Order: sequence, then structure tokens, then C-alpha cells
Amino acid sequence: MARVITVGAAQLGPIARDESRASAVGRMVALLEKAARRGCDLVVFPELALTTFFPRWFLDDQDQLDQFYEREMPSAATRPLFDAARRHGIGFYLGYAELVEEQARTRHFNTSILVDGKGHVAGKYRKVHLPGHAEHEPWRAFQHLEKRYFEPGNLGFPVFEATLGDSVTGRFGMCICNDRRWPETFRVMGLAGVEMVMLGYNTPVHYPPVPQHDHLQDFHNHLVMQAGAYQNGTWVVGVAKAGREEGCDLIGGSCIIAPTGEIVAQCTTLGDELVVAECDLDRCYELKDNVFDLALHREPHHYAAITEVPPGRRRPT
Ligand code: CDV
Repeated sequence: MARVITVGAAQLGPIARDESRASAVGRMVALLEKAARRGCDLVVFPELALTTFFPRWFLDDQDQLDQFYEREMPSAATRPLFDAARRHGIGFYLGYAELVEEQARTRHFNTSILVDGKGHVAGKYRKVHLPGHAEHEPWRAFQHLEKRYFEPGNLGFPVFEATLGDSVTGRFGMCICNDRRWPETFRVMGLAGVEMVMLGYNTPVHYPPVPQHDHLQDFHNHLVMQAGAYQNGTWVVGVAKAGREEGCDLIGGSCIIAPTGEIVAQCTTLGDELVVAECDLDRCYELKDNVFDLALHREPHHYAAITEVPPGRRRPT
């Protein structure tokens, strides 16, 4: 019997700097209610979905900065989302900024969780590939200070077994935004047998260091996610925070991608929007058992350079 789950990609439009968590959570609950009416078992929300994308500002007041992070999950502010999801038996992926006391110090991560249909956290991921810069660079139209405000994730790329919908057990993985541009992200999860990768993103149209690529942002977004899906025989659900947020344009294009690499559902606006697809996890094996049978066809003894440090070479001088 096919293992079908109905999945919603729940794109958010912009979140203003002064928008409360209650408001952002209310918007997500509205999308989740809509997803319930459309029979969803799982809903995917964006990266840093509870606040505006704060790494666009240089903030040197740590207390002010820490207002953007979550110290507990769920919290009073996010509990309505957990309650609504449990009421409808829907699982969800949520991205947020995490502040945690770990190894006797305060640590900051760009984090996502998978919550199952009973409202339990079934998995956690912390963003590994942090883009941008660590120091204030006033020449930019806006900052991208993820390297200042977060540590690289310390959980690897785990794959979780979770049961959703009508008792469909699948293997779910997560990554966050810039991670999707790195083939290693998908390959590590592919090697663990992932059947669906969920990811949220905040991607500005304007890339200050290489503005001649601005018109390619939507193309590159789909290019990397479709490649990751196909090359690893996995579903991919990529979800944006989109639209003009505090004067910064963010791409949309949230979509659900089949293991063949085909986009089967895609948002068409830059606002709050839900698109839905029925995803048969068994379709992964059309690829995993054939052209991308990793155990049969990979030649890993030729790949050692991938994990050597330093891993890359710059332009010859
Ligand atoms: N939030 C991100 O990780 N954004 C990056 C931008 C800065 C390039 C991205 O890869 O989309």
C-alpha cells in the first residue's frame, strides 16, 4: 500500500520588526486551520518564522538582540500553534532563533523543529551553513549578520522516524535556508535514507557582494532544491518568508518537490499562502532503488577530498 501524506507548504509574507509573536503565531494558526480543511498531515513553516529577519541589522545591545530568540519551545507565545496542531492531528516544521544554556554558557542557534501530530517535538536541527558576515559592513544596503548572531549548528543533519497522518511512518530530515545550496546537506541525509527534507528560508532578492546575480535568485532557489531532491530520491518542501520586509525584498517560490525533481505545488504570491500536495513516500524508491542506489553506484574512495580541511581553492593568483 502506498505511503501517502498530505503536506502543506505554509509561506509567510513579511513580518514587521514591531510585529508581536502573538500576531505571527496567529497567522500561522490561520494557515494551519486552512491546512486542516485541506486534509494536511504535515505543514512546513519558514526559517525564523516568529520574528522579522533581524540579522539584517547591526545590533550591539545584547539585551535588545536577545529579544529575538526563544528560550523555551513551546512557550506561552507559541503554545497556540502547538495546541492547534494537536487538535487537528497535524505535524509541523517551525524555524526560530534559539537561545540555550549549554556547556555552561549561553548559546545562540538558528534552529528548526519537527513536531508530530500529537504536539511532541520529534526532532531538532540547528543550521550548519551560516551565510553572511560577522562584523558591521556599512557599505551593504542591509546587513546579513548570521555569522555574528548564531553559532554553526552542533547536531549534524539527523534523520528522524516519525508517524504522521494515517499511521504513515517516514524518515524526515531538516535543513535551513543557506544549507540548501550545499549538496553535502542533502547527501548526508540521503545516506541516512531520508524520504522528505523540510526547510525554511529568508532569501533577499539583492545579494550585496554579487548584485549581478540578483535576477537569478528564484532560479537558484529551485535549482538547488530540485537537484537535492532528485540526486537523493527524496521529497523536498521549501518554504519562504517572502515579500517586502522592512524595506528588504525577499523571494517567494515556496514549493513541494517530488523525488523526480519536479515541482508539484508552488506558491504564486509573496504573502501568507498555503499550497498542498499528496506525497507518496514510496516514490523515493523509484530513485533510491535505481539510478541513485547509493550503496551500489557510489564510489566513495574518490570523494575523500570533500571532508578534508581546507576543503576548497580560491581563484589562482
Ligand atoms: N537566510 C539565509 O540563509 N539566506 C541566504 C542568503 C543570504 C544568500 C540564502 O542562502 O538564501
